[in-house]
Amino acid sequence: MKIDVITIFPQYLAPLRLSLVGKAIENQKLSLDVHDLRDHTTDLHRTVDDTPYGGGPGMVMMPEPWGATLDELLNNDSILIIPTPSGVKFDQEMAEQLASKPHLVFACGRYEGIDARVAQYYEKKVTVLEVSIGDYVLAGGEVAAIVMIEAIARLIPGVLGNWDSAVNDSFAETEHGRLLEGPVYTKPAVWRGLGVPEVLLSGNHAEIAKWQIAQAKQRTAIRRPDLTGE
Ligand code: JCH
Repeated sequence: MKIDVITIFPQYLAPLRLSLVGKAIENQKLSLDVHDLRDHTTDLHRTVDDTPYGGGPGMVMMPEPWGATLDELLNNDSILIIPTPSGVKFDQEMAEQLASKPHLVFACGRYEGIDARVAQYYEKKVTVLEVSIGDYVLAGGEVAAIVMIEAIARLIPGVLGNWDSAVNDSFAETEHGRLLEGPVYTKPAVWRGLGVPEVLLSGNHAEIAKWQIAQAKQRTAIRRPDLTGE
């Protein structure tokens, strides 16, 4: 998979070179290129924003630098992803669908967002997804792009060492429905007076599986009743 990110803060994406996603890049499972939107400005001050039509607070990102950058990056196989608080919600299912695509381009806005004609224009050329990562307002699209790229990259075949940990996760679809993962434990068997649940030390794999499913159901009911169908 190839991922391009467009931003006025290229260094904001630097953490993606670390850890799991960084390894995926090293191992050529993923190629990541970050582009500075200001490289496609034409004025002395490298301006990317202007006042909003209709008035109101803040500034809006001008369409021209976006058009110049996106014209160079997009092809017929590209999916354009625009992080925005007013987008459709990103979830594990969307991550799974995007993980099999050849080319993703993330357009990270700042200020009050990007002139709406950018999405409108590129909808005629490629699939455009305006996506929110959750119901809170960030200062720009970069952190949302990092979140989505990490969620997508770990689903690319060969990126996770242990494929099981991708299918066993919280939010993965199970035969018992969508459940949060239950609690996990490692050594020592007693830590600061706290033991590990007996059943996990029993070696009885059928009992362990039953207990883990019961824990997952209980946790889901308490923390995420929306996942149970309210
Ligand atoms: C973004 C902003 C609109 C502030 C600018 C670009 C995504 N889930 C999620 N939360 N926040 C974002 C996000 C993504 C891109 C941008 N901002 C700041 C945008 C606002 O209201 C009109 C306010 C926020």
